[in-house]
Amino acid sequence: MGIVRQLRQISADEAGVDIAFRADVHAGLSQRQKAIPARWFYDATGSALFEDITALPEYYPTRSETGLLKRHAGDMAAAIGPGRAVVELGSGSSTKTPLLLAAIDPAAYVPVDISGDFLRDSADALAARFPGLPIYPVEADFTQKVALPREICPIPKLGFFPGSTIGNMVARTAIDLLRGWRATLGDGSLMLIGIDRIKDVGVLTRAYDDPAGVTAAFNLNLLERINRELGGTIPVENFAHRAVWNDVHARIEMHLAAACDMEFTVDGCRYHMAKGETIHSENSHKYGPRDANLLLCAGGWTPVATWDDVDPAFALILAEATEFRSAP
Ligand code: AVJ
Repeated sequence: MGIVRQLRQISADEAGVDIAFRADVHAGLSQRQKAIPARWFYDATGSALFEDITALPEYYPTRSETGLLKRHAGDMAAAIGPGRAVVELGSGSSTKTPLLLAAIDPAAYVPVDISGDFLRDSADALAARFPGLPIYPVEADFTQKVALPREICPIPKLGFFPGSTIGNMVARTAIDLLRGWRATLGDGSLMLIGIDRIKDVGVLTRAYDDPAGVTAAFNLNLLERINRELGGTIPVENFAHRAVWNDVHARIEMHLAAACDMEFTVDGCRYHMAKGETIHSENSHKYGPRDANLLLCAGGWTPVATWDDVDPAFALILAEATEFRSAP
């Protein structure tokens, strides 16, 4: 079967610049606490840098999750069953996907990713590895409404949302996303979701501020990307990477901190930053077991099984889109 067809659901202007990127950058730089959504990290350079992060000794989530998929593939397959269309949210380079696909005997695979080039490359690799499997890559922002390919409509779905990417969203956005995907995937669907647990602050902080500086390069690439794609004049060398634990919100925050007062333009619009001021570029929320279950339930997904790695703690949770039956 291989790749049936690639769909594109991104809107760009005449110059090919992503309209949503431009709007988010201007809105974000105009706020009192400057902030740019983390999804804009993932241009080709950023996606490659993230791959490097996943190989760092300090960055445990990828290894933990991959280990869970390897160790518990049989149990997961038994709980999920064969014949599902696997819809992967933010597939990236899809390194964990072959483990899941090999275990569960799926009917189709639908990788959804915002980075078109990465999507094509990883879909090609998977098509070679699973020659009988129909693949429908969708180039789209999975935080927006995504139209699934017609062909998979009648097939029961498994949402696959690994990497603890849900942690990038604040609770209300995460719940909106879970509810949206509950509606898109439909009654009777399942969701396998990666959740990073709350743990020792030192372990967490080192995972987001590695001594080799790869995470710093990943964070700073956001500014380079603004300069490249939006004609920005940001003096990137005057920014420093910061990763801090916010205990109230149980999250690691990444910031880009200004080392001096500065002025720059983006698209010809002038911005000022004072020394010490930051651009908040990412949240990475961590969840205890009950926090995670509550989040999923609030989003319309009932947890049915949890596979936990204990040190460093990370979980894969299988949840079901059951019809709402409980007492009000
Ligand atoms: C891909 C969103 C799961 O939050 O851990 C890694 C991204 N940022 N290092 C995370 C990330 C800095 C990552 N996710």
